[in-house]
Amino acid sequence: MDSNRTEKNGENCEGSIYVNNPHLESMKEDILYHFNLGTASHDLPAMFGDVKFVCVGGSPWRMKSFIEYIAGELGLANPEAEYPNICEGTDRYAMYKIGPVLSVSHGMGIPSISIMLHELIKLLYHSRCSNVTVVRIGTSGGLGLQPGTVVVTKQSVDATFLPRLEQVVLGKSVVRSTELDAELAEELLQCGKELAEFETVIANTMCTLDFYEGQARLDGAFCSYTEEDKQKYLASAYAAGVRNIEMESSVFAAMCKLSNLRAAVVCVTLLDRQKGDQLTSPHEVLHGYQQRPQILVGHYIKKKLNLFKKK
Ligand code: R2B
Ligand code: URA
Repeated sequence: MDSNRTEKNGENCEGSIYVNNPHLESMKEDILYHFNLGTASHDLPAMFGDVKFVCVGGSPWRMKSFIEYIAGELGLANPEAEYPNICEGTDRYAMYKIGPVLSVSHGMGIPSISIMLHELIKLLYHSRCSNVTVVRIGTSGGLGLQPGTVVVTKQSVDATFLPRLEQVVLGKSVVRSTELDAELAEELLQCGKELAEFETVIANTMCTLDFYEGQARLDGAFCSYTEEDKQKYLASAYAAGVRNIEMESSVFAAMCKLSNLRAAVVCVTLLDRQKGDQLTSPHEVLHGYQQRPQILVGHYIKKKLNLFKKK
């Protein structure tokens, strides 16, 4: 395998994707097991070399619907054509591509998105991609926001409101920064303003390890705290600038930063967590909310590809 492009800590090669793993150099081939792809079995540069935008989101169904939507927006839709799942043969993740846009599902939670990102980063690296922007589009619980509000993440913070991700590697704690691209976040916020179809804000996002106790819910199978404790905790999150809560942004931010990917997180709020825990809105309402991040990111991609007619 080509070892010359493996980036070492601190070296900056503008626009290229970093991997920082000397062991990759001695591998004859790299099997991206959870994608059912590999460097020996697939011509990755031919398949993915033109990718400039990657959108990731939890559900395979939503990521297929995103590729159909973006194909229409970019004028690349073919009503006759199906969009094949590139990861056919595995049901771990689903992947779709149209032109320079790749859409990949990541499942729920840090472990699931982390596995996907290791393989995605290597896929982009092996494909010799450069200047790639990655956006996580997803759902979240809101704090003090009207349900349906889209939050562009300023900082992804942990459950103690710190902008960091703590991982245990070889039994030792490793703390990584969860800094995201501030300029990209502002550009996405601007897209929300231009669309003016729904409220878009920029704020901190809390990333938790769990949907129930980890997010101070009262409706899990177990709960050892009171409603008052819950409200106190959510109020302290609000005071720390948190306006939404989800489960993947921290590792997403950390891994994209390590690999020199411009990254952003755009999540819609499905409910106001200060008012309740259960998702009681009708299915069609929630479905409509879930389309908002994709509409916003679609607008951004069109803008970047200069697809708006100049007046
Ligand atoms: C948002 O929604 C999912 C939980 O319902 C989780 O993946 C997340 O981050
Ligand atoms: N996703 C979450 O992680 N939390 C919510 O409250 C809603 C969606």
